[in-house]
Amino acid sequence: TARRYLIAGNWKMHCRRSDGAALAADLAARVGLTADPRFDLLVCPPATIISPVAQSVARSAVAVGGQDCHAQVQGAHTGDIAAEMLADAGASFVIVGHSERRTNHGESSATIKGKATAALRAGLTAIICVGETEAQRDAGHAESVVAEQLTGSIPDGATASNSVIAYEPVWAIGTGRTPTLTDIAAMHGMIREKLSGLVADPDAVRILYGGSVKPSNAAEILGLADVDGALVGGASLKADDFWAIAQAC
Ligand code: G2H
Repeated sequence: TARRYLIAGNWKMHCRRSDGAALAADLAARVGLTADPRFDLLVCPPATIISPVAQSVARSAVAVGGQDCHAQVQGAHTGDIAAEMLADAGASFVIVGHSERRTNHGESSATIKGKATAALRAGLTAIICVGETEAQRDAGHAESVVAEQLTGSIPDGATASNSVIAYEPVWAIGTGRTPTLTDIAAMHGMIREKLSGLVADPDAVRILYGGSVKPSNAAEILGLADVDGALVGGASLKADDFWAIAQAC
């Protein structure tokens, strides 16, 4: 199956209006109006600057996404942001279940499933993150943990066009450490198999790898079977690095 790569930048809690819009405009100029046949490019800035970033990339094929959303459409949820609000600001994707949300905000897979369901309701593509901790890997539980997260987090009605999976081993996030290529390939293969019970078109679903992806390791990671793109944190904040990663597709 020919799956187009998705290179997604997770800006986390970085950038203000001016540097965020400038970074986005730089990427938009490189991509141009027509998406590269090899990959789609996505940036996920903080919610406060989705709107100016979306304006910066408006005349390009660069897409914009949020980093989290609430399960409800609206209501008494101080500080939360509905998926519909992200769409209204110009987003077409949203990351849900990032390990920094699972850990720092105590989000369970059931919570994440609610958020992913909201994303689909709002017409956004959900990027559903899964990944084991170092202790879980050391105990030999990496695959079972990820399998449980998939079963618990993937919403009803998920398809390749409205959902993307991102595998991010927690111990590789922002640490400069990455799993071996063999370990990444094994996990992505397991995820592909597991998807057959959870989505209608498992072969078409994009499975991204995330965790210390950088220009120097992008080609070998993106070259693996069942790796259909990358979720990039630190290296997505520099246009040259992010672009170099995309060029490795
Ligand atoms: C993992 C990744 C982006 P980094 O969290 O989601 O960040 O590339 O900085 O490890």
